[in-house]
Amino acid sequence: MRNILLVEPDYRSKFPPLGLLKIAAYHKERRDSVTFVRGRDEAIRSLHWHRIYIASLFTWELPRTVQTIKYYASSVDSTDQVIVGGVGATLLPDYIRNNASCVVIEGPLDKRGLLGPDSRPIAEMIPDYSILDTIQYDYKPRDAYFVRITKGCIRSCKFCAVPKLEKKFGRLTKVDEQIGSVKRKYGERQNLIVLDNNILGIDGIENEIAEIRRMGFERGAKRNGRKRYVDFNQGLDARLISENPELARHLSTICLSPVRLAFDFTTAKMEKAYRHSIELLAGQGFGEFTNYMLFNFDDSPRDLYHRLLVNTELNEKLGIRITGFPMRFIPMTDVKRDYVSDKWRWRYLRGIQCVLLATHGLVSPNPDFIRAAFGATYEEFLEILAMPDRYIIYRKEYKNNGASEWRKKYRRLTEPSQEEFLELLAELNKDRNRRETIDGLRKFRSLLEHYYPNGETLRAEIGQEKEGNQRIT
Ligand code: B12
Ligand code: SF4
Repeated sequence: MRNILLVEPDYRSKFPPLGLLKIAAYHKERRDSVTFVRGRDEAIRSLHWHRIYIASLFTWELPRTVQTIKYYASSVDSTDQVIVGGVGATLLPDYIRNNASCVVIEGPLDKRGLLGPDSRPIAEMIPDYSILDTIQYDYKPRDAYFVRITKGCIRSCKFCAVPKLEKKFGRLTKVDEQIGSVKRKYGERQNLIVLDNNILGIDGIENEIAEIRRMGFERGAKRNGRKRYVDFNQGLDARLISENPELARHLSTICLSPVRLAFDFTTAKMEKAYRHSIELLAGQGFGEFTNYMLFNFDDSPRDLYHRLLVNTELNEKLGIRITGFPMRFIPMTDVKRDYVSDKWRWRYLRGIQCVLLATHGLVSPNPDFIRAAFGATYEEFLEILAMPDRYIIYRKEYKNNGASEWRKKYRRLTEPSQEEFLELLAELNKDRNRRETIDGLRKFRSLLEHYYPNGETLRAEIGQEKEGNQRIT
């Protein structure tokens, strides 16, 4: 029996680290003793481990992942026994190799022999949910089956990591087998979270939907008096629904909630397919949508504003509720979260974050909210995003107390001066000697006073990082 430690670095993680849960199942099957921990733990580090597995997820959390690897390095006989894998490690393996001593396993654990000479493919194992009960951290949702029915994707969008992570589109273990095994081993769960990248791309999807229905997730399904839901968490491909209207009908036979579509960019073709698929789904009785909207890739602020208006229009026209979920693009090669694309400005990205602060990164489906929060015109939208953080966040409080004075001054700037000013704000944000820099400035001084009163940064304006609306520093 060997002592195995599984570590998830203490980055914010919503769902359980399924890779580690599967590795736990594998080692328990071999009768090893398995311990799971989040982050750095002094008592755990002081023990001796035969092997330590460290997960990775987002590339911008790799610096923290490397710190965690180094932290536990002394708890094994040789750093050959520190095994690192997962999404981040697959996207940027050399970042880890160059900064820490460990073994990096790239890609899915879907072949024999990856964890030892005789190890079986880990990807097909049933996650060991029981290790989650040994820690305090609250993964959400707790009471759900997490499944993947397919891997990869039929498309290869330039902004997406999936084509790099999972090169071939294909099926995994059947959904009823996955649900059945978890049910037998760890008990029944209330809801079903499907993590597939593009589930509708699979041939014969209606059969998969029928299986989901058969497993107790039919439309209106309840368990112990509580409604159940199926969440295709990574979104459904609107283009496929628009091309095959029957899909909307199949989806309406299960307790899908909310419907998540992707509205990642606006070409006339994409917009047409998006509108059409929503009409089809609304026609099948779906009223709640949470739709992903990528921005800061090759779109512009005008493009995002347009998509917000499309949602507003559909909400009003069809009497449905589309909650927008803007997702700021971060390149797959970035270990920081400060990327600003050509068509965006740092201040505008920060402005979006401030607008969404109160709503956990979501855009309310209420048309009046959208117009009030983001502006009734595109010009108003840009002006709101340019405002100092607190004028955006506490709009009412500052309306006649700073914001109107700011607006007057800002509107006096010509367009090129506004550009120059926005550029200056971006530079000041990164400036370690900000106060001195501001002291030395003559231009824009009175406007800057609204952002940095007396040259000071007002802290605690942007509080907790919200899901889907990651902090831009
Ligand atoms: C589920 C998911 C989420 C969940 C949360 C995940 C979590 N655990 O908290 C939610 C919906 C919250 C989410 C949010 C976001 N996500 Co996301 N998400 C995913 C998704 C679909 C699956 C990740 C996962 O949990 N997989 C489960 C495990 C079992 O499968 P796996 O990762 O394939 O693991 C295999 C191997 O990697 C390996 N393995 C896994 N762990 C380990 C550990 C060890 C030690 C070893 C050896 C091997 C190993 O073995 C596994 C079995 O084969 C991926 C896409 C993808 N297909 O991977 C995107 C992905 C990770 N997300 C991404 C992004 C961009 C986001 C958002 C930033 C979107 C946004 N702009 O708002 C937010 C970030 C929120 C935040 N915290 O800041 C990007 C990351 C790109 C990057 N630069 O890192 C990805 C790759 C999607 C994409 N299309 O590009 N996400
Ligand atoms: S359709 Fe979705 S999962 Fe597939 S490549 Fe495009 S963004 Fe990625």
